[in-house]
This record gives sequence, structure tokens and C-alpha cells, in this order.
Amino acid sequence: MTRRGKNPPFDLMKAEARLAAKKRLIEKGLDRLLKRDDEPLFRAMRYAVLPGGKRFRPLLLLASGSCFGVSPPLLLPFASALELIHCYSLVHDDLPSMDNDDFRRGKPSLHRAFGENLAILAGDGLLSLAFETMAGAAVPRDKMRLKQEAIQVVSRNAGAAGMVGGQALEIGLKPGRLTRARTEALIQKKTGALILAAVEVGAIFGRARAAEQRAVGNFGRSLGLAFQVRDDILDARKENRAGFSGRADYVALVGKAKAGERLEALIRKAVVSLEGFPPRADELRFLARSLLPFETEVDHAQTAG
Ligand code: GRG
Repeated sequence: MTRRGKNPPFDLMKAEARLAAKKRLIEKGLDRLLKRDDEPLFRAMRYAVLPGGKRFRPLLLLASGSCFGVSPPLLLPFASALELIHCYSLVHDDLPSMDNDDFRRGKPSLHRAFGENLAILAGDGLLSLAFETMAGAAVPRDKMRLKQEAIQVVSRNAGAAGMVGGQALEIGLKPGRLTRARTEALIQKKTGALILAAVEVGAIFGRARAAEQRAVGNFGRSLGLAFQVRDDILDARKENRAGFSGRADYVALVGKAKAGERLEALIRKAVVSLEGFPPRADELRFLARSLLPFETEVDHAQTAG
């Protein structure tokens, strides 16, 4: 049986319902992983993760798994790990020495609530827990090699070659040196790398063929870029920034209208990458479309936190 064929009709409702069920699974999984303890460090770690945001990356990972016929429970440790890494990055990004943000997910940022030293340690704790979770994932013997590959992909994309590297590029930015190409390359690392890892892990466990891996990789790269462009558009709506923000800000670079056009084009490109994939790819298509302008506030599949 071939997985690719003519483009099937898109069943939005079904995809939405499946994603909602996946989100419930993710929330339960994260709650289980985070120790209930009165020690400030453990309280801080829970505060950083629960209740959460959109859970976009773990949903993407599970949706990619479903696209290749892999059931969510097998992938849950990897989906949880990605969210833990994402949460640690938010905690560290909010620190005074980084973005210096006082609020995150509608509440005081972790360093405002628990102090800077504990925020650093809670971030470190979440990162380590992510790797402990992936290493401890129970997989059948014939999938051990896939597990190793998945851990490698997540490590690479979270680290200096991916998200951390992108953040380092951003803190080294000099006014006037940003081109669109440089900005997009930076975004691919800072924001795109985790999103790409999410879709790749699903494809790894689904033993996707080379052409399918390429298609899903292209989907992930377009989506990673789209995600940050959308975030910059939403940020620009909230505040009226003038001049150099110290960030690789897409809206500041090309203006709101062009950023909106780029966002739509990227989402179209992402969806086109999956052309010929069967209805099992509808959850991925749904997640891509949920980033469209004016659907951005829609909680995809009642998925917003
Ligand atoms: C500090 C190691 C380190 C890395 C920082 C990813 C990142 C690099 C920082 C996070 C801050 C930021 C604005 C990143 C861009 C990606 C992004 C739009 C994050 C917000 O992700 P959402 O919208 O948040 O998925 P929720 O709250 O829904 O999880």
C-alpha cells in the first residue's frame, strides 16, 4: 500500500477532535512527570510547565506519529520531553540577562515568582528531566534503534546546532546587519529547530521512507518559520515597537503587511509539502492552518492553555 496518492478531502472536525484527545494525553503525561513536592525547586518546575500553553510542539510530534501510523502512547515520552525543553527555554529566555520578561502565559514569569537563581535551576531541571524521560521511554526491542535516533534528533535540535545556537545568534545581533535571509536562518534555529524535531521524531518511529521524510522535513521547516513570523505579528499588535529591538523581529524587518503575506505563503507551502499524503496527515494540516492570521487566536482543537 502506498501512503501517497491523490489529495483526499480535508476532514477538519475529525482532525480537531483527535488533536483535542492528544492534548489531554499530553497534559496528563506532563502532570505525571513533574514531581509533586513542596521543595521550591519542584514547585518552580511545575509552575513553569503547568498549566501550559498551546502544547504546539508535542501535538505536532504526536500528529506526525499518527501520520505514519504510530500510536500516541509510544511517542508520549518524546512529546513530553519536547514540551519540557520548550518550557525550559521560555524560563531562561525570560531571565533579566535575556529578554527580561515579567509575564509568561498570563502569570508572572518564573524568576519574578521564584527568584532568578531558582529560575535558572528549574530550567536546568526541566532540561535534564526531558532527557531522563526520553532515555527511560519503554519501546519494544525492535524500536530501540529508532529511540536512539529520536533522542539524537531532539538533542541536536535543542542544543548549540539548533535552538540554543539560534538564541546565541540573536544575542549577538548588531543593528543594521539583519537581512531577511539572516533573520530566517536565525529563526530556523531558534524557533524552527524544535518544531522540525517534533515532526522528524514521528517520521522516525513511523519508519517513513526517504521521500516521506523529506516531505515532512519541508513541512516542519516551513512551519517553524511560520510560527515565529506569526509570533512577531502578534507581538507587533500588542506593542508599537520602534527602531532596533535587539531581536530578529520579522515585522520590524519587512513590515506588518509583508510579514502577513509571508506567513500565509509559508503555511501554504507547509500544506503543499504534504500533498498526496492520506487523511492520516490531516492533524498536521490542521496544526499548520491553525497558524493562519485571524485563526491565530482560535484554540486549535480546544488546545489553547
Ligand atoms: C534561552 C536556551 C534558550 C533558548 C531560547 C525558543 C527560545 C530560545 C526562546 C523562547 C522565547 C521566544 C519568543 C521564542 C520564540 C518561539 C516562540 C514563539 C515561543 C513561544 O512559544 P508558544 O507560542 O508558547 O508555543 P506556549 O506558551 O503556547 O507554549
